[in-house]
Amino acid sequence: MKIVSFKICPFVQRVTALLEAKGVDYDIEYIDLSNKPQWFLEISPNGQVPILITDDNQVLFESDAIVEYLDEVTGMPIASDNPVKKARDRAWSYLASKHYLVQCSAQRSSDEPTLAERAQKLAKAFGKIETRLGEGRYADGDRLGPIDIAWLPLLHRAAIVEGRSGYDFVKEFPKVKRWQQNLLASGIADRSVSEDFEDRFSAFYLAESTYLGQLAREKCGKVCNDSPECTAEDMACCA
Ligand SMILES: N[C@@H](CCC(=O)N[C@@H](CS)C(=O)NCC(=O)O)C(=O)O
Repeated sequence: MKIVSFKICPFVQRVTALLEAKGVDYDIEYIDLSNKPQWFLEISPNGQVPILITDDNQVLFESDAIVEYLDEVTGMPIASDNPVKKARDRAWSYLASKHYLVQCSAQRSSDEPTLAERAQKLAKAFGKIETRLGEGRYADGDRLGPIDIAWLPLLHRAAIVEGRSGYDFVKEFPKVKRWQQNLLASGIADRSVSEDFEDRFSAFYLAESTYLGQLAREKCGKVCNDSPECTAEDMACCA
């Protein structure tokens, strides 16, 4: 099977995270969304990634539909076979995917008040899932499930932002914070993105034009002050 992808797309990461968690092989083809190839436009009804092309050339679109399909057809499903639990888990998963673009726009905020306003919308979602989490490693005890996969892109990105800029989207939510650490420790987040993901993500969301980028440069300046070849403008020294 093949996933058509854009390197920093959270909707794609949700799909690749599921495949990585289940140990399923797949091919991936990256496209340039600012210059979409004709073959892609012909098969993608909304002109969006992810697209899944199955081994017998069926084309699926929309990440919600793709993850549910993939979970059914690859190995032991991670979704519950209890219809009520399955529906509830879907609802908690949709809460995450509905906030991917909220996080993207928060990360692109050009000043502090804009970031605060957008981060507040994201915090509402983190506040809700905080009430759903228990004491286990993942959303449902120690077994990885669909809710973990859906929230992973949000939590992975929040961790990169925190590491580079010091700004923490989940600082008010202790259970979410612990969950974030456990998910990252599983290695699935790293395996579900390309090798250059963090650099590409940072180049876009922590660019000088963003408020988070300015925080990252200040943090970098502090870290690198002792080294003559590093300046606050030189992000590479902190890579
Ligand atoms: N609802 C879609 C959203 C996918 C989406 O927004 N993908 C973005 C990249 S992260 C995209 O392809 N944007 C290109 C466009 O909308 O023209 C899904 O869940 O798959």
